[in-house]
Amino acid sequence: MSLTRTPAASASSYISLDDLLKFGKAVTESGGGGCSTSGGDGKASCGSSDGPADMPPEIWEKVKNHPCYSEEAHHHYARMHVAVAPACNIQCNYCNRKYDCSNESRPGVVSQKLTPEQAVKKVVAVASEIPQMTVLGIAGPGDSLASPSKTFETFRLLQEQAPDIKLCMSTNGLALPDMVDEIAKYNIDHVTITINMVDPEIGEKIYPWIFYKHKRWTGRDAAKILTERQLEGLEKLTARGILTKINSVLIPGVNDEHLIEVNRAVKARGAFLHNIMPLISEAEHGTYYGLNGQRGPTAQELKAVQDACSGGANLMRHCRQCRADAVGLLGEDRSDEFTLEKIEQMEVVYDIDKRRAYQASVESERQAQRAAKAHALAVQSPDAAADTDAIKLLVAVATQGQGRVNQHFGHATEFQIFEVSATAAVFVGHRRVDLYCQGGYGEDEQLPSIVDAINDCHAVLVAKIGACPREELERAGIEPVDAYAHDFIEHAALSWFADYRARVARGELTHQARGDAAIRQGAYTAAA
Ligand code: CLF
Ligand code: SF4
Repeated sequence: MSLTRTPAASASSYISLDDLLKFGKAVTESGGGGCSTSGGDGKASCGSSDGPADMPPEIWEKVKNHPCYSEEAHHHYARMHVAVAPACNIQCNYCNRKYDCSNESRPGVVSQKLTPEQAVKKVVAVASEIPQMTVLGIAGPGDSLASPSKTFETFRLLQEQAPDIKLCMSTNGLALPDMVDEIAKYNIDHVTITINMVDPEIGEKIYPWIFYKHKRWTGRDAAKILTERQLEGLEKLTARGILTKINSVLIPGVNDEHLIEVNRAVKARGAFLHNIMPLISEAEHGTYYGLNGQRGPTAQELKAVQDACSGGANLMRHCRQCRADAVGLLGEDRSDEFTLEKIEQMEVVYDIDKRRAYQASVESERQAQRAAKAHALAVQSPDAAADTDAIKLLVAVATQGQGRVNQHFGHATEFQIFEVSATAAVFVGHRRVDLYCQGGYGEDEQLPSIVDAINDCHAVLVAKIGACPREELERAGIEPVDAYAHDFIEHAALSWFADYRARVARGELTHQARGDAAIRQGAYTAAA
């Protein structure tokens, strides 16, 4: 690999504690905290979906191009992970880091472990090829703070070579309180802590052991130490003005109801976002839960817990539960294009001005997207007398980014889910699916699982769709819609919804609630 580099950008600065706490308070007082689905003022009430008008400028500056911390940004900006942290200091019942399958996407799973030098080489190569890649995260495959020297050395080296890239890390939190000074020293201003409980009685059902102070702890003692360390670490990060996100794995029957208490506890300690993710659990993964029949939640179970947290810490709903070596937009994985062997063959030119110019064009596109959404809402003002104003439903969207309906049904490996009402179109999640079109032909045996994944939706918005899947979807009661190809998603969803309401009002169809949907588990068929 040959490398050329252009001049540096300035180092990042931290946000004041006051701003972090004020931001949380403002969200609570507006009643809009969490991804409230109640419509109301017509804007997305999820903090991670909010725009520059909804938060202090210094916080917006931190999140505006971070695809995990801003729902809006995730349509436009990419992140990458480097797998430099192999060790872990705890055991979670949902994890088996030995499992490595290139068709599998879940945290902890990784193909190629890297040294800090190799990692930085890879980041610079990716950033020169993908100008919308704005964030480097270290998320394993073990715990980023169980191998702190590798993690921090990677960040230190990268800052020297590519100072415009935001630094991000995730941790189970056990070692966190002792590492906050180091985190601040390396300008890491986004930290995720996985907190699945704040009650050791629940914790002992999730964690069989932890390794702490040269000793293995088990049972309730282990869970008590872990929760205390996690919350202490969160408080320390907040006090330093470092943005924090809390990941919680929803484990039905173990911590589902308890996550509302977790949401409250982390909000009180200044967490910026709370990401409630479904448990991925299959026997083939070889995890304790997988082998013992612990199931993951359905789509509606997940949404119910997320909705119940409305008004607490802001919710993230667009997480894709990435691999520890993921590259690209959330929901896509381009890691195969950037193996060490391929990077050696690449001509790498790290041109910071070119990256900035590209990102400026992305910002213009975002402005246009916001304007289109505002326009669609303006023409669809609610009518207090209309029966159809009470309708709220889900639509699935096939997109390959830029916030547009721009993907063929047969090419989608996931659908984004929007909740649409007379006053809002709000992103509420995504559903992974098997690829329908393979080698140029539709695989009809994939259709039932795709229908299962979006079975709670009234319509699916696509750029194009073939006759076979169209018929299958219609049979299942899901309306295939290609009339808004390449339109901005919210504009398309609201326009379709206006038409749907009109048809209901004219008596051409009866609005009916739909059922539940399945969250895709296990390996899926990726694009060839
Ligand atoms: Fe990576 Fe995590 Fe940083 Fe994002 S991922 S370390 S905050 S850059 Fe993002 Fe992936 Fe979900 Fe994580 S979608 S698993 S939340
Ligand atoms: Fe696996 Fe992460 Fe849990 Fe460690 S903290 S056991 S790597 S999921």
